[in-house]
Amino acid sequence: MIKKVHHIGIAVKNLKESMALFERVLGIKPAAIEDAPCQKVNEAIYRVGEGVEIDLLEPTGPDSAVAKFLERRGEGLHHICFEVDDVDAELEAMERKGVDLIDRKGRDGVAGKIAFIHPKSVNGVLVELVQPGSEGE
Ligand code: CMX
Repeated sequence: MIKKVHHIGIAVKNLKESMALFERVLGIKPAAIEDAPCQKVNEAIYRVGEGVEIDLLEPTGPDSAVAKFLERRGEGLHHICFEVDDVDAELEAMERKGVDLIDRKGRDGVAGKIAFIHPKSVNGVLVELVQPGSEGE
């Protein structure tokens, strides 16, 4: 079951420049800056209000999914991540409904066990599921 929005990912070309922009325009600073080699991105993580994060995502190389996204679509909303109790159970239930899954099983991510659902199954929005505190196999 989906419990809440965990984070919203925004693709940016240059993390430093975008952090300066977010501070100038919105007056917010990141709570953390992290490398996520498993996703080939550097992230600036903002905690705004209760619980929901906004992650700015800068690709670390041309083979990053975010680099491909920037090339094709430019900067902007990249994905919405929902927190769930059990990633694998959600994937099984979605597969039964004919949803186009990018991952058939949860895998390791920065925040826990993660999986992606293809944007063509969700009105053009890339959806990530996360099960915090749990690691993928
Ligand atoms: N949101 C919406 N649509 C997207 C998208 C996104 N983030 N990324 C790609 N697309 C669209 C493309 O625009 C394209 O649409 P059209 O065919 O209508 O033009 C289609 O999906 C295929 O795009 P592509 O460039 O050929 O890309 P691929 O099929 O190679 O890959 C995707 C697309 C979503 C399967 C791939 O990006 C992926 O596996 N993403 C999951 C992993 C990821 O994005 N990690 C990033 C960091 C996450 C984090 O740190 O939390």
